[in-house]
Amino acid sequence: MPQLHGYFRSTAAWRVRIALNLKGCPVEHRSHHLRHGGQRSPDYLSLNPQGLVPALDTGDGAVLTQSLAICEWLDETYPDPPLLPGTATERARIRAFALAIACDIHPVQNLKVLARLRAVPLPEDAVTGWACWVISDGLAACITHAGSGWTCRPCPACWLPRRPAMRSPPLPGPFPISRATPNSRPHGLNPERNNHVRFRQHHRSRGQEDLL
Ligand SMILES: N[C@@H](CCC(=O)N[C@@H](CS)C(=O)NCC(=O)O)C(=O)O
Repeated sequence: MPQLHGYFRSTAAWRVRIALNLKGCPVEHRSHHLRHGGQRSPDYLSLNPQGLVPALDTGDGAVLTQSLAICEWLDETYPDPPLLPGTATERARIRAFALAIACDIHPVQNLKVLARLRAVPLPEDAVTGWACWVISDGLAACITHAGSGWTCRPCPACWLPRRPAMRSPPLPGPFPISRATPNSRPHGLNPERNNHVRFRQHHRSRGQEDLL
């Protein structure tokens, strides 16, 4: 059976959990506590030299990294239901939306990126303020895209986990997801998709609050 190496609060791993669940693909979960440095253990680095989660051991000798590459592999390996429906134009927009979050917004919140800023040293409010600005600016563009009629059906897999408020102050601006509290229900651009039972099942790994 495939093994997903992740951490319940990792938004990148969360994307993959959502995709796995939408595909109905059984998987074993292996948790690496990011705050305790589990992602930098020699064992984990032998799976992903980047020291980032997620990594998917496919169970047949391959280890895949990078959440969107893993989602694409899942889509090719388990085509039904497809993650990217619609026309080529719609699919390109969905990819652009996902990449805006995964490549342009997300990276600044990585522990190792923030640790480098703190080591400069920069004061905590400068670090947090900069990260919040990158997130707010990026999410505002995503909301504008969504409001202009882009088809975003599978995008909640990237959008929903983008909730820095789970451990940082609420962002300024109209970002209901980022204001969510740990106990709130998932909601996002497409309530129908987000209420999909398979989507909700991987909202958060309940019972792991002690890892916060
Ligand atoms: N581009 C990567 C990003 C992965 C990533 O940033 N993972 C974070 C958790 S969401 C991580 O492992 N951080 C650990 C660290 O910064 O030390 C992907 O999409 O898989």
